[in-house]
Amino acid sequence: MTFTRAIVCPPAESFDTGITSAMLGPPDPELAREQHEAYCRALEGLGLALVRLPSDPTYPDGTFVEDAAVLTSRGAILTRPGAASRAGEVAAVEPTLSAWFPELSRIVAPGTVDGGDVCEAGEHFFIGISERTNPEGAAQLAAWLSERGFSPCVLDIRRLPGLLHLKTGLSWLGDRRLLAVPELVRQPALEGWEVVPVPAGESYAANCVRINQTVLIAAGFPITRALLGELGHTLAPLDMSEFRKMDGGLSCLSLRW
Ligand code: CIR
Repeated sequence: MTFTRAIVCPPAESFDTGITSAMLGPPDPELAREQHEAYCRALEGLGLALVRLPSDPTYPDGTFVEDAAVLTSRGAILTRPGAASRAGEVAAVEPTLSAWFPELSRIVAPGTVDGGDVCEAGEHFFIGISERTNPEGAAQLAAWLSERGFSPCVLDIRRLPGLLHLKTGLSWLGDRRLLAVPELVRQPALEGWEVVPVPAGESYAANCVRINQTVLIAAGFPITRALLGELGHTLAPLDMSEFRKMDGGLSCLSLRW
């Protein structure tokens, strides 16, 4: 699928009060805004027209827009984020999405889904059950995807250390190729896929995002970068240090369609 648009939302003044387990210290708000701006420029450079939502200090994690919806070539569904402090973020993306996806569906209680737990791989979708996405939410999303002709597959990542979301440790690189942290490599759900393991010590680089033949990758992970380069991928490294401090990665900063 060729992407032409994306929703983004710059980090709010309250960004440093968001949820985090990273223990990397507080983010520098100015640097976070600069890194976000560089991310936006990279998306525009790849041909995407951006809808920039205003940041709202009520939602310090609101810059991680990916968690509020799942977009596909056959429709979109609003999620129901698993963290109580993030529930209201869905309302911020809804008006824009309903203009582009007139039949907007939604995950309903007691289901919860964070978009970060949903890894699209062409016709296939991996859905992670995590601390944020519960089995009920994963089942609702799987049924919704199946109705639209996609093949969903649910995997439980709750016992795997260090994974906030499935996409914290898994990215689709196109065709049958995935990039995955060692903890995920042997998951039965990944059988039959060409799984590129993220080199030791570079787990954060597992969250990359392929947009129109280019793979955005976090800067500072030279072994992963070299590995993906050798495999023939065109790479665009972006500095993500301030978002990493808040457990965020490249995919979570935009909703793409
Ligand atoms: C959170 O804990 O919800 C945010 N601080 C980070 C969300 C990152 N989102 C993502 O990986 N999709």
